[in-house]
Amino acid sequence: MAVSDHVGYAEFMEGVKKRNPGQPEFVQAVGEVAEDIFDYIADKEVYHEYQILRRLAEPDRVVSFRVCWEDDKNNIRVQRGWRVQNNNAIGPYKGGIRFHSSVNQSVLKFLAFEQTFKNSLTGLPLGGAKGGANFNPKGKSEHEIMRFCQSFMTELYRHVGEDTDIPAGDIGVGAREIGYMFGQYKRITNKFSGVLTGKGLEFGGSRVRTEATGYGCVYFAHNMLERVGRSLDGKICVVSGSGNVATHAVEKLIQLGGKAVTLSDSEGFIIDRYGIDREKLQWVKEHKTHRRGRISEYAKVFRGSEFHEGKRPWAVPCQIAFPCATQNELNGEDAQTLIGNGCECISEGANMPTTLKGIKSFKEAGLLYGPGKAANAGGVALSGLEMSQNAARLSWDEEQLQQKLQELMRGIHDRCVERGGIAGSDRIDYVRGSNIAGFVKVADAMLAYGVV
Ligand code: NDP
Ligand code: 2IT
Repeated sequence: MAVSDHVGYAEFMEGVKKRNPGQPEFVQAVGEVAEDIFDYIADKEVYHEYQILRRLAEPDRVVSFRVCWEDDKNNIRVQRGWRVQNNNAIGPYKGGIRFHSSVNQSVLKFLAFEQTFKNSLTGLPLGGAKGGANFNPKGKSEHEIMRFCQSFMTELYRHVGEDTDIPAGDIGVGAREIGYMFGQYKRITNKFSGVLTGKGLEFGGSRVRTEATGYGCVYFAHNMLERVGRSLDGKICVVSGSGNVATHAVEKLIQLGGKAVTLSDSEGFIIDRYGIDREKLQWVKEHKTHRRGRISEYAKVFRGSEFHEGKRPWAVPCQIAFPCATQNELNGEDAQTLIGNGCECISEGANMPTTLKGIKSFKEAGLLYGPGKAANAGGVALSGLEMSQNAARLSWDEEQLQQKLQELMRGIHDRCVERGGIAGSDRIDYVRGSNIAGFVKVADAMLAYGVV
């Protein structure tokens, strides 16, 4: 087939929409990547001939299962669980598990698709997957969470394994949930293996894994700024979310001289004009993680801060923004507001937090824009190092791992630069760079396997 006979971007996306009805997040994620890839492969016949993008946008498999559990009042509850194994061309399936009421097949398919490119971009041998359940952990007792996690793993265990698919945490799944799931896997299989990452340090977890996504996202901003001769020092930073990624982003910002002034959750955001310092951050971590509290309480505890109910923090003037909560939390209008307020850099801790219109605005305005699949890849990269430590049956020290995280983020940044140059300018399109760099490695591995 001649290159000109191949389907174009528009026709390809029509097909994706038709084959995935009612899955807007998945279509959005594929559309964002496909635009850059179509451009890149325009003169590369072999990728067309072997239908590489078409195959990448069709998960290897989607496993859906029932999760039954008993609540504290002895009611039988039924949830739906999934594991989406998108692609294992370059390594075993790898990606987090999300427990949130908004979880559905579209959300997990978009996350597994993104994960495939992200994991490739890390330079480590990791395929892409994602899983989860439409289970809302809010307001559940410790025992209810435990029973749910055990029931979830009782079904999931047959689809995962240290060389097959290695899940980790994501929204609603942290060290506690990973502990319950690991315990159940071990009990069912009678194997102590590295089947999950993000484990406790006592049973095969890695130092720095907890901090890695948030720290890595700030390193990515640092790397983007440094390339153009700027720094984080003294910069006003707006951060969304108040979970694992957001709190560790703030922690690294404090260390590198940035001034974080906001945090948020699903009920609204707080602004602290004095900045969130170490003590305040410690309070947030305990309040959100251990007491499962709401961020609104912050404004009652710390003078000089305010809670804005039902709002997101993007109208707060800042130089750098870190969206670290969830998908599509920053739209075209928010992007225009940030640009208008003089924002110069965005580094995404969350997966796909910016809508397509928002991305377009950032690109047109020439901002330093680090998309999630590059900026938040520190988490999965450290997971890759947890797998290495488990396979070698040893554990590396803190300093070594902190160093490795910085090197990994530097490598991810440089791969984006290598593939994302904008002709006639010294600016970098980090979206294009991450999409192409992520694609090439996976695509070439798929070519090596032939038609499978
Ligand atoms: P957590 O569960 O620790 O925290 C999630 C935070 O986001 C909470 O503050 C939560 O608020 C908020 N949030 C969740 N859903 C919504 C929503 N629909 N609207 C508004 N706020 C919401 O999760 P993480 O910090 O681990 O994950 C945050 C993001 O980072 C996600 O996009 C995740 O996919 C991504 N990510 C995580 C990695 C990791 O290693 N953990 C790695 C790479 C990316 P509330 O308390 O009200 O629910
Ligand atoms: O979105 C992500 O990269 C994660 N939730 C982490 C995945 C992992 O396997 O560590």
